[in-house]
Amino acid sequence: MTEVVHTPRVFSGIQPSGGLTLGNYLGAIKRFVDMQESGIETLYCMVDLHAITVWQDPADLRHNTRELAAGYIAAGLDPAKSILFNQSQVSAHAELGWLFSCVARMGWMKRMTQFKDKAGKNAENASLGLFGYPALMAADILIYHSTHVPVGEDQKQHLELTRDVAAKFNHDFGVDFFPMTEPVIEGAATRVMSLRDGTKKMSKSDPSDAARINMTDDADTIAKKIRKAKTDPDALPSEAKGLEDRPEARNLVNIFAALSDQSADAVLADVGGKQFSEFKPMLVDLAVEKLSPISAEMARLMGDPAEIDRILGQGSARARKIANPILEKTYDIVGMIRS
Ligand code: AQP
Repeated sequence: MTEVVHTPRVFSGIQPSGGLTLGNYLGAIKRFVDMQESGIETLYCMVDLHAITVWQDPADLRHNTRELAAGYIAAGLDPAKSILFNQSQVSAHAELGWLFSCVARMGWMKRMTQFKDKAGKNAENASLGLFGYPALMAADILIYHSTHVPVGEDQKQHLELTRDVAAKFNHDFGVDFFPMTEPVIEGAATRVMSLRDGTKKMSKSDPSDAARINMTDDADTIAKKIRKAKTDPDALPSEAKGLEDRPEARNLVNIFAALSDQSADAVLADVGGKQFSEFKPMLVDLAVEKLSPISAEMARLMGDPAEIDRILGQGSARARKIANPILEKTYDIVGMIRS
C-alpha cells in the first residue's frame, strides 16, 4: 500500500460549556492564533455537540456559543483567514462520530481520565455521550483529515485515542485514508491550574469562580482574584527547576511567562528573589494589559449577535465543503450504498 501524504491542516475546538477561561486562552486560543498566522489552513470550532454531554440550559448554550465565537475573534482569529463555525451546523461530525463509535472499543473509553474526572463517583448516571465523547472528538479532527491539533495538556490522551481510531479504521478496511494527527502542545502554559488549588486544572465548570480568570472579568475582578490566589511563603527562585514542588508558585510564573511570551526561566531571571507581595501586582498589571482589550472587543462583538451568527453560518458552509467529500468516501469504504 502506498502511503498517502496529507496536506497540512489544523483543527481544534472548545466547548461552549461556560465562559472562556484564561486556561482556554493560554492553552488553546493563543496557539490557534499562532497557527493561523503560520499560513496553514486552520479550522476552529465551537463544539456544541460535546457541550451537551453534560446538561446545558438551551439559552445559556446559545449565549455561550456566541460568546466563544466572540472570544475567538477578539483574541485574533480572523474569519477571513480561519474557518470559524459551530459543530452542530456540520452534520458530518455526528455522522463520522457514529462510524467511529463502531470502530473504537469500550476498553479504550474506560481508560479516559477525563471521563473518570467528569463522571466522578456517579459514572452510572453519566450520559452515554460523555462516555463516547472521544469518538466524536476523533471525528471532529479526522473529518477534515487534519494533521495538527493545538490543545492543552489535558487533551493529550484524547489525541492518542484519535490516532488509535485512525489506525484501526485504516487497518480494518485495508486503506491508508485517515492521517495520524499530531497534537501540538506548546508554550509555557499548556496546563493552567486553579488559582485556589495548584494541583487542579483551571476549568470553566469549576464551582468556584475565584479558581479561574474568565476572559470577561474586568480589571478589578482580575486584580482581586490574583491577589487572593493561593501561594506559599517563600520568595521566587531564580530558575524554573526551583518551582518543582511549588504548584501554586509555578502556576503563577507560568501564567506570567505565557502572557508575556517568555519561558518561565526568562521570567525568573528577572523576578527571582522577589516575594509574592511584589510579584502579584506585576502579574495583575500584565494580565489586565493583555486581557482587557480582548474582553472589551468580546463585549463589542456580543452587541451584534446576528453578525456572529452570520460568521458561523459562513464558516459552517466552508467546513461542509471539506467535510462532506471525506464523509462520502468514508461511507464508501465502509460499504454503505449512497444512491
Ligand atoms: N487549564 C487549562 N490549561 C491549558 N489549557 C486548557 N484547556 C482547557 N483548560 C485548560 C484547553 O482548552 C481547550 C478547550 O477545552 P474544552 O472546553 O473543550 O474542554 P476542557 O478541556 O474540559 O476545558 P474546561 O475549561 O475544563 O471545560 P469544562 O469545565 O466544560 O470541562 C482544550 O484544548 C484544552 O486543552
